[in-house]
Amino acid sequence: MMKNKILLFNPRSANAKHRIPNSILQVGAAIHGKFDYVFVDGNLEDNAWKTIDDYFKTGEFKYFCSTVMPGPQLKEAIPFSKKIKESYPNCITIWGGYFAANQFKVSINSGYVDYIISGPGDVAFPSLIEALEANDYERISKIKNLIYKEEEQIITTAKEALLDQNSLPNLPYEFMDTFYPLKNYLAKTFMGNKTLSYHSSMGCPFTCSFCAVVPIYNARWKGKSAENIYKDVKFFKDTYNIDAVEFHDNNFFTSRKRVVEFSKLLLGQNIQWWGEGRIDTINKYSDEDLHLMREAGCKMIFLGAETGNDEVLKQMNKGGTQSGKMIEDFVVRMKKVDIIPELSFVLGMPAKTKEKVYEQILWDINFIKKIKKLNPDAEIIIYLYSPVPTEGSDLYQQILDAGFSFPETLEEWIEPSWEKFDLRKNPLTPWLSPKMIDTIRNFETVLNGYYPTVSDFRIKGYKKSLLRLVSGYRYKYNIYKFPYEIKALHKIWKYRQPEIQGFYSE
Ligand code: B12
Ligand code: SF4
Repeated sequence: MMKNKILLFNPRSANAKHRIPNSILQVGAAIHGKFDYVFVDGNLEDNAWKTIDDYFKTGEFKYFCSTVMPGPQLKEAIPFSKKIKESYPNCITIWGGYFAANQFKVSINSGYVDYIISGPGDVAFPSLIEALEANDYERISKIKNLIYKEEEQIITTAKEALLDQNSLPNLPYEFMDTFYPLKNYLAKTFMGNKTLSYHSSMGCPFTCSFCAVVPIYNARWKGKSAENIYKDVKFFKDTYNIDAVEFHDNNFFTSRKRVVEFSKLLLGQNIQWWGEGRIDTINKYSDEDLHLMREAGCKMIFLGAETGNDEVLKQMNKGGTQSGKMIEDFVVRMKKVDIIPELSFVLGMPAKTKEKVYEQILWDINFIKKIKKLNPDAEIIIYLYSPVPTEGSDLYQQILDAGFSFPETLEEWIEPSWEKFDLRKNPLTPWLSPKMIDTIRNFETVLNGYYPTVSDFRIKGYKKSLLRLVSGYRYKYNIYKFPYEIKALHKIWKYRQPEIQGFYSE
């Protein structure tokens, strides 16, 4: 039995029914059988700090390792990492995940995060633990995907080539089940009674300048084979009787061949599924492919539409061939094959003048209405542009020139103003005025009133009719100001927009 045990922590990310914490599960797979470790899922703990502290009180634990994505997870990751260092000064803290990798300077300068795994941890994490256990500090500088501090200098080691995803060890589902019964993670969603969350690929082949995936993966992508995905899905079907899957990949549809093969394997299994993709990638699929996907259960696809304006698409470095016209044609195509396009728009991009910023917001609102006319089933997600540190890109330079800067301490990240930043609902970007944010938020409320998301499956029948009735005249006549009556109904029925805590589930 190893003395220096490892604690893998998933900070709380949502209040309602929770997803399988794939990040720590995959990190667990990398050390399974090599080191002793435990999982703590903040989502399922009433008092996660007590659970962590109880483990450390045994004197058997040395490594506190947390996955950290921006937003609510910071509220546990930051204070717990600080507290663990204060209470157990000999412990070593290791962070991974998107926040840690993108905001590595502020994280490592905090003094209570010792190491950051930037990007995949499948090799980096076990290598780091091995080196630390052997007190071999020389070896640490040779481990790829690592960030740490040495003599006041931040060391960023080389990036590792993406691994063959089929050669990775199986996820330790059964071990996780001994901490938190897996069945509790299989939620009822609009797709089915038991929904599995699955991640089948790393990275993305594109370099959109607003996207947090880019600084980490830099246009690289690798996925598991269709057979291997199917094997895992089938395991859950046979063991837990799942009937739906949410694919959490950044870009599930990158390889048409993989999607087609997977769809063929899934035919007749009665499983509905959802994934994220690009319009211009999927638009290259044939009608036959799309029909096959639908028949194999593909119910909805999340797509980064971003904007209908070709100039702004260029500013976003969207790459590929996407255009406003393509978005219009695509939603019509999706209607014919009966797959719901879930389009995300990014409003509030910087422009030369404030007037231009506002003009573009109004333009996009009209574009969204046009899309809804072409395909009323299209779901619309509205984000406000929240900068990510894509150093070296024109867009990042533009936002720095406009006076934007990130917090300089980790504690600032959990102040109420910054906490909401990456939720992309109210970023602190200097070119957006409160009036512009109100316009967007009010339009969003009216839109969600007139077209409530299908993913909140409780909003149906009279609830849906009443919502549509009270928002109809506003939607038709562009009267968005003070939509209190719609907000009140949303509040009473606890309407859940999918973009903050995922699809409504129970
Ligand atoms: C599932 C998910 C969620 C779930 C929560 C999951 C949970 N952990 O409980 C929900 C739906 C709640 C959610 C919400 C949000 N999310 Co989220 N989420 C994801 C998603 C789709 C999958 C994460 C995942 O499981 N990946 C699978 C694992 C295997 O990959 P991984 O995390 O990269 O892990 C590897 C490495 O990073 C590293 N690693 C990761 N953690 C650790 C920890 C240690 C100790 C070590 C050693 C290594 C390590 O090793 C792993 C194996 O190689 C990602 C996108 C993605 N494809 O990753 C977005 C993503 C992380 N989310 C994102 C965001 C912004 C959010 C939100 C803040 C905002 C929003 N509107 O979406 C909200 C709010 C957060 C909240 N409520 O806390 C962004 C982050 C962007 C950024 N600026 O950094 C991402 C990248 C999506 C995107 N492309 O924009 N999210
Ligand atoms: S296609 Fe999507 S995941 Fe890929 S870089 Fe662009 S926004 Fe990010």
